[in-house]
Amino acid sequence: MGWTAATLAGGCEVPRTEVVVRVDSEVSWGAGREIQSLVITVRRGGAAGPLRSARTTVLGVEPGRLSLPLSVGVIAADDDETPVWIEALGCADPNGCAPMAARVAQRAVVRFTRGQTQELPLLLASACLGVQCRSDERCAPGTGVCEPATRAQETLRPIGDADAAPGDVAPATDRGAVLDAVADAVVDAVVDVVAPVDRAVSTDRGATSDGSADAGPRDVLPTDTGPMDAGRIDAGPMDAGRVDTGPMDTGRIDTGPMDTGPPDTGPQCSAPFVSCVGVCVNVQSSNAHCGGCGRACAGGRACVDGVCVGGPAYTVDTAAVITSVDACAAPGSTRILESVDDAAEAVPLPFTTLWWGATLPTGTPMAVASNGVVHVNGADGPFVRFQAIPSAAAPNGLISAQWRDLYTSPDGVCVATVGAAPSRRWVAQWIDTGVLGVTSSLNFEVIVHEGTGVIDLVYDTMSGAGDGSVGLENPTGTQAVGGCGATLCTVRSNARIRFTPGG
Ligand SMILES: [Ca+2]
Ligand SMILES: [Ca+2]
Repeated sequence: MGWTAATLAGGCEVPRTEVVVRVDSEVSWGAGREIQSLVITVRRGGAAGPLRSARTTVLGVEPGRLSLPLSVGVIAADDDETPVWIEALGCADPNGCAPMAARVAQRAVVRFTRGQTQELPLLLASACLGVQCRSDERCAPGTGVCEPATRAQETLRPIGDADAAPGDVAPATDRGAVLDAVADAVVDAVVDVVAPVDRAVSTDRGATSDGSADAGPRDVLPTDTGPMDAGRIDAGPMDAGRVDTGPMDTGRIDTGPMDTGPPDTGPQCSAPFVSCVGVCVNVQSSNAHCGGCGRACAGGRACVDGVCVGGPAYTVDTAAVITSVDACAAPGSTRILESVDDAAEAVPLPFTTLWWGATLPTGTPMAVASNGVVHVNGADGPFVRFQAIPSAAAPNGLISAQWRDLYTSPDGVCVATVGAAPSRRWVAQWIDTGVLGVTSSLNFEVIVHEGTGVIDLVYDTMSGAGDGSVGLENPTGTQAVGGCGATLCTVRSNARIRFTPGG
C-alpha cells in the first residue's frame, strides 16, 4: 500500500500498464434496491487462478456507501503477459454474496497492453438478471447469453481516446474513481481513497486536485462550469447519471442553463436512457424497464425498441392447486433411469400440445434426464450436469424441474400418461433422487398437459435440495421463464409451479 499511496500523491509520469474496470448497472442499485452490494474479485490468469483481491462494496447514495459507476484500476503485475480474470457480482444482500446467489454477474478475462491504460466496461445488464454463466464465461449485455469471458477483450479500449468510443459505453472522464492499485491492493484502494462520503462530483474534483498523473487534457476540464457541461457531454448517459444523483450535488456550482432542469430528483439521462429508480436505463432495450420504468418483459421476452417481443410469454403461477400424480402406480407406467448419474432416455409424447408457441406433435421425443430435466425433442444419451437457462449452449428446449448434478435412486424415474383425451397428462416422476455428494432425497415430477401446453412442476419432499435451474428454456436457448421468480433457485418441499402459455 505504501507504494500505491506514494504514486497517488506524487503522480507518476511513466505510462502504466493498466486496465481500469468500470462497473455500472442497468439493474436498480442502492439501499432497498435490487442490488445492494457489489463483490469485485480479481484473479491472475483465469477463473481458477490465484486471488489478487476480493472486496464487497455497499452501494447507495447515502453516506458510507458508494455509487455506480465505480472504477477500479488493475495494474499489471511483474509480468504483463498473464491475463486477469475479473468478476463483478451484484448482490441482493448488502453484505455481498456468492456467485450462485448473485442477482446479476459480469466477468471478463483480459490481457494488458504494455504501456497503455485501457478501460474495461463491466455492465450488470438487465438482460443478465438471473443468468448463471460459468466462471469462465461472461454474460453478453445485450442478449443475456453466456459466452467466453475472453470476449471481453473486444470491449477494451484505450483511455483518453474519445473517438474510439463505440457510442454505448461512456469514456472514463471521471478519472477520480480510477485508482492506482497493485496486486492485493486493488480493491482495497477503492475503499481507502474514495472515502465513503465522496460521491461522483467530489470524486471528480479529487482527481483534478490530485493532479492524477495520467489525467489527460479531458480530465482537467472543470466538471460543471460550462453551460453545456461540455467537459462531460461525451461521457454518455451513464456518466450523466452520476452528476445529479444525490445530496452531494448541492455544493456544485451549477449555473449553466442545462442544469436548470429537474433539480436532483434523479439522474439526468439522455434519450433513450431514462431515470428509473435512480439509474439511467435504456428503455429501448432493458428487459426490466421496457418502454418505461418498471415495465418488465415477462416470460423471457426481450425488449426491442421499447416493446416486449419474442415469447410467447408463459404465465407462472406458484399458487396453483395441482394434485401430484403417482406415475409409478399408473396403468402403463414405465420405469427408467434406475441408479444412474448423467443419463437421459427419450420417451415419445403420447399426444399433441403446445411448446413455446409451436405445436408439439404426438411422438415428439421427450428425453427424461437423471439430472432433473426434460429435454423436449431430445435424444437418449449422456446428459449435461447443469446449465443456467437460458443458454444457447446445447441442450436447448428444456423443462427444468431441478436441473443440477443429480443421481437417481434404484427407483429411477417413472413415466406415465394419465387421464382421457383430450385432457391427458404426461408425467415424469423422479423418486428419491439424490444430489451428488449431499445427503438428500428429492421427489418431484414434470406434468405436460395435452393440447393446452400447460406444464406443471410438482414437488413432494425436497430434502437436501440446493440451487438448481428451474423453469422453461425455449428451443433455441435464447429465452427462459423461471419458475421461482428466477431461473435458479432452491425449491422447497411441496412447491407447485404452473406454466401457462400466452401470458
Ligand atoms: Ca448426475
Ligand atoms: Ca441451453
